[in-house]
Amino acid sequence: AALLLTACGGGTVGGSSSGDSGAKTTSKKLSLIPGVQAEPFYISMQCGAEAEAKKAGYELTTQAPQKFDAAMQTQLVNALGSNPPAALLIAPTDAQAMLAPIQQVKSRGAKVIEVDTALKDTSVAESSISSDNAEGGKLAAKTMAELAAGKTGSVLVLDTIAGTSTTNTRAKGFEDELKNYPNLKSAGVQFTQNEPDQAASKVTAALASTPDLIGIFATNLNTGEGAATGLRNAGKIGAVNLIGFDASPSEIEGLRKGEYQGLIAQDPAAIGQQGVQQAIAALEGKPVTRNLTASLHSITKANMDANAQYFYKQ
Ligand code: T6T
Repeated sequence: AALLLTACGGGTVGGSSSGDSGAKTTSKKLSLIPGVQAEPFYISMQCGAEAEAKKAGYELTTQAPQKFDAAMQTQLVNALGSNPPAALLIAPTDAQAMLAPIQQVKSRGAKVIEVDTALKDTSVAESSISSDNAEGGKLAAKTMAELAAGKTGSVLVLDTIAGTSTTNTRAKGFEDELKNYPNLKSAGVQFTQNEPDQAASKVTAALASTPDLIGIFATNLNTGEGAATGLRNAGKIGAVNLIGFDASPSEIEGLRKGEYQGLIAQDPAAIGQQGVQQAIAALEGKPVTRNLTASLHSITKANMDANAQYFYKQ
């Protein structure tokens, strides 16, 4: 994987692409492996993690897979080699497929901290830091119901990939909450493989098959961006309410333009910062918190200027 340029500290962050941590002592070395490269949520997380590592005198190296893909991410985990960093901060791209590679790094002595997504097996990580994703889905459904204002219609959920702990939980939280609004009927959950093109074509198909479609919940950044494209192509912007997750520059621009009616923003910088804090606590024998929850923020066009601190970096 290429070295990553970040928008936060300036300069190049990264290490040897072979992943071997060399002859130097590994005790102050942390490795961050996000879900995917060049993506505002994980860039913001990396910025938070880097700032915290620097403050504490630790060295953080980030390498991210080209796609949100377990096989690609496994290669990066395996490349940490037989002498891994003191701690691995990772957003597992698959709750089960990433278990074996992560367990191997742990068996070679690294402390494991989950940031954002998590493994199904809760015995591996020392600490997991994420948003309350069920609550995020619920919040999105409440916003959807407010927007519908009693109007009857169908609502589609766009999830990413089966096995992504975060977005799968958001979809379920949304569907559960939707049951409280008899005027809103579920049009089901569709998977987009985290590809904007697939999200756009699912929207095109849903508009054709579900004439009473009045809302779409897109469970993350890429699905939201693709859903907006699908609505734009069909001339349905504003006619179908779109609630997205995350707050990338393009989503924020879309909210301003009226393509989205709401966004649920996470605080990825805080997830990165707390991930580093927990890693260091584990390494220094201080108390570690097993589960930490980062905040969520419901952003609309009306309140967006007051919430600018939650917009992601790119
Ligand atoms: O929504 C975030 C993250 O929380 C999720 O696990 C994967 O997708 C994002 O990175 C947004 O692209």
